[in-house]
Formats: sequence, C-alpha cells, structure tokens
Amino acid sequence: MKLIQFPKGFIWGAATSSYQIEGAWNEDGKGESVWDVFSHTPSKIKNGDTGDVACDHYHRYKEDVQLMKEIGLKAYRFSISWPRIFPNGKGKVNPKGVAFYDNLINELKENQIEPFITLYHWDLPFELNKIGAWDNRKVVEAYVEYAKFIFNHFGDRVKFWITFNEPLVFIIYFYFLGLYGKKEISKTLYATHLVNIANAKAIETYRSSEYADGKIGITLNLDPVYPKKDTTLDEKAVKIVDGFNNRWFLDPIFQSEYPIDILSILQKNYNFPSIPKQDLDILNQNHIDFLGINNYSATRIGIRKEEELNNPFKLLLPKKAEKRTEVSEMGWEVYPDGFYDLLRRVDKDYNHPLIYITENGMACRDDQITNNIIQDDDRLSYLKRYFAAANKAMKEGVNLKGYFVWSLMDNFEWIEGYSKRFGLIYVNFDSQERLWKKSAFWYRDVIKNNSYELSTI
Ligand code: GCO
Repeated sequence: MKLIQFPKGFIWGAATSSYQIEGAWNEDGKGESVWDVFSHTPSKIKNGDTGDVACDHYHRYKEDVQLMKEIGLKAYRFSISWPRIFPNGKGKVNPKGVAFYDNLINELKENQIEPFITLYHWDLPFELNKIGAWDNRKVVEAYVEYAKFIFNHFGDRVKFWITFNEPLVFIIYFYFLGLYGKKEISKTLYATHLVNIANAKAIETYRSSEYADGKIGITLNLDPVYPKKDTTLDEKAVKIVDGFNNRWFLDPIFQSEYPIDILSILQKNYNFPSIPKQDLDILNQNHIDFLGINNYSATRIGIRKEEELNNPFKLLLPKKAEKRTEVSEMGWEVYPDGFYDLLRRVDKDYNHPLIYITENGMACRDDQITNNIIQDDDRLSYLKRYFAAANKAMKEGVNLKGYFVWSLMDNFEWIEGYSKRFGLIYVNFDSQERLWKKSAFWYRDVIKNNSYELSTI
C-alpha cells in the first residue's frame, strides 16, 4: 500500500451545472435556453429525457448543500443559468432568478463551502440563438453584460469565477449536433475565436469591477493524444488532433495567438478569416488567473491513408476504445497515466499555470446496492488512480491547487439523458431520493485526512 498525501489547504470539491441539476425550467420567470428547446425536440435526447425537473435542485438546494457538508467538500463548482437571470439574454433582470443564486451562495458560505461559479455551462438564452449564437459579436456583448451583472451582484461573496465550460464542446460538437440549428462550419470555427474574445472581455470586466479581489479563469476539456501505432502517419494525425482539441484553445488563452498549423488548415479548407489586430490585443491584455481542466480519458489516433489528414473533423470524432481496454459506461478509456501526461504537458508548454481540475469522474452502472449504499467499486478504483496521477504530477512541480469530482450527484447527461450516472450521490429521478455511493464515503475520508492508501498490487 502507498500513502497518497495532498498538501495542506488543497481544495477538494465536486461539480455540477445548472441545466443538468436545477429543473424548474420555466419557473419564477426563467427564460428558455437552447437546451430547454433542444431537449423538448422529439428524438434528440435518449429516452426522451429533458432537464425540466432533473435533480429538482432549484427546490432542494438546502438538502443538497447539507450533502456537500456531510461529504466535507471545501468547495462546490456550479453554474449560473444565464436565462434565469436575463430571461431574454439581456435587458430586464429576473429578480427571482437572482434570489435563487443569492440563497444558494449564502447557504454555501454559511456551511463553509467555497463557491466556484461557472458563468456559462452551455444553457444559452434561446433568444440569443435567434441572432446567431456564438458566431455573432452581439452575443459576445450580451455575455459581457451578463458577466458584469453577475460580478457586481455576487462578487462580494464569490471569489472564484470560470468564464466558460469547454468551448470545444459547446461550439464545435454542439454546432454539429444541431443545437443552434443549421450552421456553416466556417462560422462555427470563427465562434471559437469570438468566445476567446468574450473570455478576455469578461476578465477585463471582472478586474475593473468593485470586487476584483478573486480569481478568474476558464475551463477547457483537454485530452492527452496518442498514436495507435508508431508510424509517421499516426504521428501526423496526433499533431492535428492535439492541435484542434488542445492547442487551438490553449494557445490563444496563454500566448494570445492561434497555432499556425491549425490556422493554416482552417484558412485553406474553411476560409477562416484573418484575426483583427485589435482582437489579438484584447487577448494579450487579459490573461486568466487559473486554468480549469476537465479530463476523463485519453484519445488514441490511428489512420491508414494520408488523405485522412485532410478531414480533421473526422479525426476529432470520439472513437470507440480498443477491445479489452478498461472503459467507463460512456465507453471512454480509463487511463490515469494520460492524466499525468496531460498535466505535465500543460505545465511545461504553458509556463507553469495555476490549475484546478474542474471535472474528473466516471460514469458507472451504479446498479448494485447493499445496506442502502450504491456499490460503485469501479468509480472508487478510477478516482483512486486518477487522484494518484494528479498527486504524482504535483510532486513533480505541477501547480495544481484543487480537484472537483464530476459530479456531486447523478444528473442530466446531455444527449444521454439520465442513462449515464456520474454522481458521488445516487439520484432516484422518480422519487428524487438521494443515496450515498461507496465512493462518497471514501471521498469524505480522503477530504478529512487529505490523504488515502493506494494499493500498489
Ligand atoms: C462535460 C461537461 C459535463 C458533463 C461531464 C460528463 O465535460 O462534458 O462539463 O456537463 O456532464 O463531463 O460528460
């Protein structure tokens, strides 16, 4: 057995997002989001599930904060539903929406749990989708106004801010998913740049706000990318996938420029427009305080023909893991060494940034119960190995200061609906009963001891 010891003050947390847990989709003046409309569209979501009720967190938040308290969480990462604050995306504020988050934040503070707030976890006000979603600079302006309101209203109590969750997913994947309706690929790609502008302007707004004494960052979903075979072709494919998946999002944020190899592919194949100098200046003047990393798995790439390199989006599509690979219920490979590799790479290539793991966890069947406790041994084993990988990276110098398990509780897993369970806490979506899983008890002890034993056999 090996003792895995974390430094004093390490921030142990759990994460959720508004659309995935709140429910009350049209209550107390909340406006529609693109996900309300999408999940109400037949055959889009598995089993016809919607986020209409979800975990009913909007009404049960006090009970849920007590669960966080019992687990011993030091912090809780959640997102604010933009259309609950601005039902039309901008203009008139919804006071009952503001009151919900006031109550939640106050409940957290009263229980010594630090709120980490994600401003945007994908629930774009549907009204803004009508003017083009993220490929319209007017949506960027509306986002900055929303952010300004949030900072000024909650900034006295909230000191950790995440501007966006996973631009790769909510732009590239969701444009292909049709979430925003019909879109051209060139506009989709340009939207990744506009979100970077929105990120920089939100940072600028925060730093000039009344409560600018906190930290502000962005959450990216990053993956280590490996060749399936040790061939030049696979190495070339790895460079492209790593470029699209990781560098296209990391470089503008840390280096205020886009990776030239990917930029030239986009210019050649998708007439990606040149970036105006004033945009690059905005990126250059507003850097993040910390990077949030979401990671669950690893990406392995193998191609047979050179021409496959000309269709980068096909390369990017999620792949089924090889046979006999350990996978989660999502079919994602379990590969903790990849997590270590990723952390070391970000640390080395992007100048030793302050990092929080803003999401890591495992979807499991969670169908075994003993003494009212869900026996999620697979998740327990996953977390032990991923925590150990992070700990190893920290010992080698990575500036990692906190870890948020995805997720606090089972919730609406986007197009998978409620069929995939990531929670430390099990949710019976018929009765809304919450049940502890074995991993929640284990996590409670890790937080209490700031350490745990890892079997080395
Ligand atoms: C994401 C999102 C979460 C997901 C989780 C499991 O990373 O995709 O932030 O909302 O539910 O990652 O897929």
